[in-house]
Amino acid sequence: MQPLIASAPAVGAHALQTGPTDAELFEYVFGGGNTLLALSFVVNIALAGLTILGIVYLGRSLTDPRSKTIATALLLISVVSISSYTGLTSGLTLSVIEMPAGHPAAGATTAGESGVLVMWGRYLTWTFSTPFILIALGLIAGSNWTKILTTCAFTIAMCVTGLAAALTTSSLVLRWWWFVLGSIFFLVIVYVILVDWTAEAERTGTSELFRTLKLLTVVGWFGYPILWMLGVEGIAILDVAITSWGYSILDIITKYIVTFLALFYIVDEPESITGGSDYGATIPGSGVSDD
Ligand code: RET
Repeated sequence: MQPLIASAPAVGAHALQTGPTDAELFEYVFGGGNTLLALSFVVNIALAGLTILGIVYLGRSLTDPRSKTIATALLLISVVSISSYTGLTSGLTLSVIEMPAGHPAAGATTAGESGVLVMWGRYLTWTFSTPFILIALGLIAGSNWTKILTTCAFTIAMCVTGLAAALTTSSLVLRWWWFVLGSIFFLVIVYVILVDWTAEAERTGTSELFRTLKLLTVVGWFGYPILWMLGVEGIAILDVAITSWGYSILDIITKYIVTFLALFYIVDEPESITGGSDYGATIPGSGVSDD
């Protein structure tokens, strides 16, 4: 008789089940031989922490609920970021993954195991950080929640497909197919930013700030798929430490610099940003104070 339950797959059959333990990965990154890689994580923990303190300090005088909403979205970008980099630092969100046949890094070894170091935690945590960037940008442009949440859904889809691309070990073609899917989702976001939100910011009166934020965001965000392609997940012409620094520098531009530019504008609570005491209230007249 056939067994009712199929036998468990062999250890190593799935990307996340292979390779060294978190402790071994931690030792590999922080044990001395990979200082550049280690710094690319630690520097961002420090910057995210400083950004959180900066927002709390500069945002303490905000009174308008709409300004506070934008400041909270900005705060959450760095809250996710500090957690993301802590995950990478601890080895929790790093894995050594074997690339499929035909991949330029197929057959490589890392920390004594066959495979390459994949920082999959980055793709996972972008899923949570990028929506807050888009919420802040969309609100600054004066857009509606339909468009803002549409971009959020597409950025989540983009990051999850990027994660799938990085973790797919069965086929090289499927890795790139995930990447193509993610890129299509990305173009939807770029379209909304460049077309809809640019026009809306013009009407809202925030176009000067929005122009700068848009430039940093669109140019910066294009850097991520380019790094993915050039890095060890793609054609592997950049090593892991350089790729990691690339992402860390892009994060500095697209998160902390964007945050402070937006925050300096918001703290003055100009009319183009404020929403009045009823903004976001579920019962009219109840939103005078939330303290
Ligand atoms: C991936 C691979 C799939 C195709 C595309 C990608 C784009 C990633 C982007 C990431 C932005 C991240 C930010 C993080 C801040 O916390 C997932 C690399 C298009 C645009 C801004």
